[in-house]
Amino acid sequence: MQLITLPLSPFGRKAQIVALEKGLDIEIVAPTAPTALFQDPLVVAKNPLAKIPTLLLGDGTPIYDSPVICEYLDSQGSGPKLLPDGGERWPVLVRTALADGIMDAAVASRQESIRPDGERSQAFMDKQRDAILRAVAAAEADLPAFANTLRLDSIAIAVALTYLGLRHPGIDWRGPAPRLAAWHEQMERHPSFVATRPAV
Ligand SMILES: N[C@@H](CCC(=O)N[C@@H](CS)C(=O)NCC(=O)O)C(=O)O
Repeated sequence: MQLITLPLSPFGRKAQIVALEKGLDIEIVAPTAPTALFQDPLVVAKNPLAKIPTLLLGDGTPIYDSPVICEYLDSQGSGPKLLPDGGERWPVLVRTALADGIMDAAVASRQESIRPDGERSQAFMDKQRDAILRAVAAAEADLPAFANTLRLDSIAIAVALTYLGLRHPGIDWRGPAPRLAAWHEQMERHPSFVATRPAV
């Protein structure tokens, strides 16, 4: 299997961590046009949305987007299920969606921030920041529900917080969420997190 991704993509890192936790050997493939994925022939051929991560199975079949990739990897690998069955499944999925939403808002705001002078919308970036801070507050309040088990929700939340620190150092999420911040530091010491930590 190949995963088309870039080290700084939080969605891609989430999938890489899931693969490591499931003992799966995946080859990481970097896009040839990292700043314009829609111009990358492989990405466009495999994913009409021209987004990363995109997983390619052995026969070239593409799997996207990252929630689907993670569920697929979870179904293939060994070890405990990262997305549990039964009644626990839905809260894990909702918390994972919360984390993915933080990533979406952080990526969108980052893209807006690097637009040329005069084209940036401060109102758009403020809206994304407010969504991020509301989501962080929800995760802080819900911490006991996910803190002690390595599953898709805890992986995604930790990855989202790391991306925030890398791309939005000006957003103080730690101040209002001190317990989440302490938990996040522990999570980043986990071997699969250390192995995938992006360098800026
Ligand atoms: N919902 C998608 C989001 C993926 C995503 O937004 N990836 C970004 C990179 S981190 C991307 O490919 N952006 C390219 C673009 O939007 O043109 C997922 O979970 O995989």
